[in-house]
Amino acid sequence: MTLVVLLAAAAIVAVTADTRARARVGAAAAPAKFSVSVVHTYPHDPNAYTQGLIFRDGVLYESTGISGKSSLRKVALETGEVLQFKPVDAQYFAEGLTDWNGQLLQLTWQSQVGFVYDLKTFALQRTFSFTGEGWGLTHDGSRLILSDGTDRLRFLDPVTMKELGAVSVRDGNEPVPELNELEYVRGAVLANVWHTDRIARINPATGLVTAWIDLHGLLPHYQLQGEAVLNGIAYDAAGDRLFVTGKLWPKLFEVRLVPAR
Ligand SMILES: [Ca+2]
Repeated sequence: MTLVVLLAAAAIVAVTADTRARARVGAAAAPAKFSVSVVHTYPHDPNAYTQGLIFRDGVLYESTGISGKSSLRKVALETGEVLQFKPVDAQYFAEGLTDWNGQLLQLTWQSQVGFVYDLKTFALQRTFSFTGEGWGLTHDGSRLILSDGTDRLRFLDPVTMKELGAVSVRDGNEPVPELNELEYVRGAVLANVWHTDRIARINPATGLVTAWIDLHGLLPHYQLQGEAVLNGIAYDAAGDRLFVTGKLWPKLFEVRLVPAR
């Protein structure tokens, strides 16, 4: 009798373990869902058409777009004050921004040209060329990661700008196009999706969306009106702080992810 009970109990444990294993496989395929809570609200230049945003050494660096208005900026987080400003030649529409080895790298939208600046002086050091459109830019410590308005993330050598590979970003089997501003955060790529209030968290090795972050209502009076859409993600690795803003938004937010109910 005791043996029968033990065997039955063992079978139940085995079945439960098998069910859990299957559930884990299923969970890996379905993106997690997060909303956010606002930790701090900061001012942001409502004339800044944000196309690239990073946080380094206590300050924000920002790339703004629109031909004739494009710029590179160093911005104080707490006040939104523009501490340093370099206009981009009027023929260019500036896009994504990242830093690399004491330099700032800035994309242009359709000119297939990028700029390399000295991070401290903003002096233009060189230009580089790339194919296709330039939207978002970040890096993973060894490669640049570029979005171009499609569902692709391309990986580039940060020195030679040679293309090293690419992934198609998918939510399950569905491609996720119009990936915009990017930020590499703890092994994942965060990407704004153009004209939406969602950020995709992407596994750069597979292209799979591992989570959706819903920022709906963060700035209700501006959100999704014209082109004043969510765009701009920066990460303070030392302080583990995540910042988001949008094109022409008067505010920039430090947010914390909260599992969606
Ligand atoms: Ca960014």
